[in-house]
Amino acid sequence: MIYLRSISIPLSRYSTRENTGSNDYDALNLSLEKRYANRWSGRVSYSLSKSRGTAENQADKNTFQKLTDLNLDEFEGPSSVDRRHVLALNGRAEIPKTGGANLSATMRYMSGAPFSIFNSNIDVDQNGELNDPSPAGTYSGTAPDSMQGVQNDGGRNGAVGPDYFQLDLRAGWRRRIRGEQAIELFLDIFNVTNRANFDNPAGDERLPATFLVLNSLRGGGGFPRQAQSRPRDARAAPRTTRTARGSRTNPALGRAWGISGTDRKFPQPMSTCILCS
Ligand SMILES: [Ca+2]
Repeated sequence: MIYLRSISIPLSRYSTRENTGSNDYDALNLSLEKRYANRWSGRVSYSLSKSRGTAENQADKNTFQKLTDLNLDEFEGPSSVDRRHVLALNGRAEIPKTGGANLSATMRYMSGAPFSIFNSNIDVDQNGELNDPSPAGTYSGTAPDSMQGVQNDGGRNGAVGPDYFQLDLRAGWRRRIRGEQAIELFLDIFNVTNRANFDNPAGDERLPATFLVLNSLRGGGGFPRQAQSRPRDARAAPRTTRTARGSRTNPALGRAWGISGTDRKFPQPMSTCILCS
């Protein structure tokens, strides 16, 4: 990892690069998948991880350096991308006796990411950098919409910001109309719970108007609950596919897809169709 070391000379200062930073990432990743069969499929993924070190980006500037001492021990802390828990669920099911109606859902959850609490009024180490971490403790903002009771462990990235949750649903219906052509009608609902997912707040105690205020939605503008619905043409799936049990006939599903005679075999899951528009 490359670091920028600042060097001061009379009336000026400049930086040189050093390969002195490091970062460790440890994780346990688990997933359980139910392949598409008996009209439904699903997947659960979970990650328990920890990321910690003295550097994150190739151009990190060490703001804890004092004179020629990098003070990397003080820079040691959680990475900004250190989200301890990440959980994702998704599933899809076909509704029997509806001629191709299906429901699917996706849920994502992430625990909060770290950020630093500091006071730019105070330069504790007198190195000219105004981001010396505030002491460990519990902090609350005073402005409207600010976080309350934030536990700060002290040091770089000692606090944890808001977590993230989003649930999306889709209800659809599709049917083969001619040859390889199929039509699909669907209704998507994004952010079903209308959850406001925020980026980390500012951590500068000197600025009470913004300190711990949640005012930036994740992903830029973020978005509230919204829905879209429209028909579209879709290229139909091949008439045969091989499942875990091999290629089998299914007259009921074949009729739903407009497949006749001996070609009544499991079509591929609809999510694999290639859209024409
Ligand atoms: Ca300082």
